[in-house]
Amino acid sequence: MTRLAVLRYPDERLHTVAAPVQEVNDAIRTLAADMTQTMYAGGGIGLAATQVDVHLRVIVIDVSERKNQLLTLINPEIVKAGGSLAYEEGCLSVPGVYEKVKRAAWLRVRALGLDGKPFELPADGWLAVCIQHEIDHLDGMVFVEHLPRPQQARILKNMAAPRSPRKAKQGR
Ligand code: K1U
Ligand code: ZN
Repeated sequence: MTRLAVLRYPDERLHTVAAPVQEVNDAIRTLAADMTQTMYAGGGIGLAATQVDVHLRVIVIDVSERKNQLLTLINPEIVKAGGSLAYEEGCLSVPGVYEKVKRAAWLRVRALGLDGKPFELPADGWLAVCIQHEIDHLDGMVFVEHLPRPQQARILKNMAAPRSPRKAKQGR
């Protein structure tokens, strides 16, 4: 398994709409395994292929505390959703930024598994939030784009701010 590089907001490639997977084959299984390694190594609860610059509809999610309930969703589609909640979200593509986003509180998602077979899954709480966040990535949307424009502008400004220069070592 390989840890992949994660694109950083405001990289334009994060706005690419991902294409459906045509066949669940070994290349897709390798991509999912590499994404899983990347998600765990980054301390994330989810990752979309878009974030590793692969524009196919593949997401990995593990919202469990013990990190032992991995879900891989290929071509995920929300078939039912309802309610409303706002959790503080983060994103491996927008490091250091945490903001509340309004989402559906529960949903039912349909997807293909790593075996290529379709399945459906009900979700609420963090799992529902994470599924919506990752499907947004596949549709070319980053979570900060749900926020009011002035807030987005502030985040962009902070992301673009150059790091403070290292202090030169003083000689004696
Ligand atoms: O970049 C990503 O898509 C991963 C992202 C997923 C996510 C986090 C919180 C709400 C919705 C979706 C992360 O895992 S960022 C890591 C992080 O900040 C976090 C980790 C665990 C719980 C909450 C946030
Ligand atoms: Zn994200």
